[in-house]
Amino acid sequence: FTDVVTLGETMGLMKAETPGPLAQVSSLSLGMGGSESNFAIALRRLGTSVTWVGRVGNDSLGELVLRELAAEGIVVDPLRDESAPTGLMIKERRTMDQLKVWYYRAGSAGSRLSPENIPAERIANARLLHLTGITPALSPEAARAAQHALDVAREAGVLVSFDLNYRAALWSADDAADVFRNFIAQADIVFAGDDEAAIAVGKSDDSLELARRVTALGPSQTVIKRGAAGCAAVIDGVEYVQDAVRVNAIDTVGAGDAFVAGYISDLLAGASVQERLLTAVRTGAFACLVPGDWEGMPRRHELAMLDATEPVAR
Ligand code: KDG
Repeated sequence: FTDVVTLGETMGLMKAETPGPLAQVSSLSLGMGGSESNFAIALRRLGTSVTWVGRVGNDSLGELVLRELAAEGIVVDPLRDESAPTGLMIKERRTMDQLKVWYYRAGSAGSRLSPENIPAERIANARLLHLTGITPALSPEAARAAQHALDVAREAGVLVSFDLNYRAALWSADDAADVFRNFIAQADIVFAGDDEAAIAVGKSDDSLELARRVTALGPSQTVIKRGAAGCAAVIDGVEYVQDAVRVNAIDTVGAGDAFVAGYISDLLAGASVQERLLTAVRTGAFACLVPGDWEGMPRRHELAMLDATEPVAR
């Protein structure tokens, strides 16, 4: 058993190495990515044990996903789908600093995750279950799978964290709103960007106000992720604001997952709220420094590198 269980879809990921429209880019590099597995990798590198649950196709991309996760020390329940392919996403670098993500995932193996795939015993023996708002957007069946995992966790008294992770390409904000409120109400810890929180609780220019409104739905810990502006949180009734670490971001995809992993790893290690938020922004900053969704996730001893004044350590 592991401290954390997470579930979701991980896809093959092709990214353009050079800027320009995809139609003009002749080479792409191949890797993989998925919000929950990005989170799992960051968590594991920070020292927390984690299981990832998801379906992949019986194809080479599925093999790539399972191999990378195993190589990172993540416990994987391999669910190979014989009749659907592993999903795929392509990252177009339209300009040096503008990324566009294209999904090829409708009907994919990952989107067919079902309640029968949920490892109840593993969840019941974990300390925390982590879900994102991507899974319920994938298919009605995946939504039921996420809800089933949540039921198992709550029944067993396992903490539940939920990251809204709104993906406009998968569903409308109107469709997402009720689902978000429903999951928020059943979670202990909620993460959202300002715009994502607004989908669930209405717009506000004040992140702390958004955190208060989310908290009013039930969770005892709400963290609003604000990218380069840091974060705002309401934790056990106390309000916090934390600045981000300044970095020259190369690729911000995966930074939110990294942030969440930093917070959760420290929470489970018994760290104070200030420490959790600091680790969260540092882990998020690291993810921005490398062109990949998860490759730049830091190990715990590397976190202090962001404070280093010398460019070379010997
Ligand atoms: O949070 C990063 C993820 O968005 C990315 O790795 C791919 O899971 C993904 C998605 O659905 O966008």
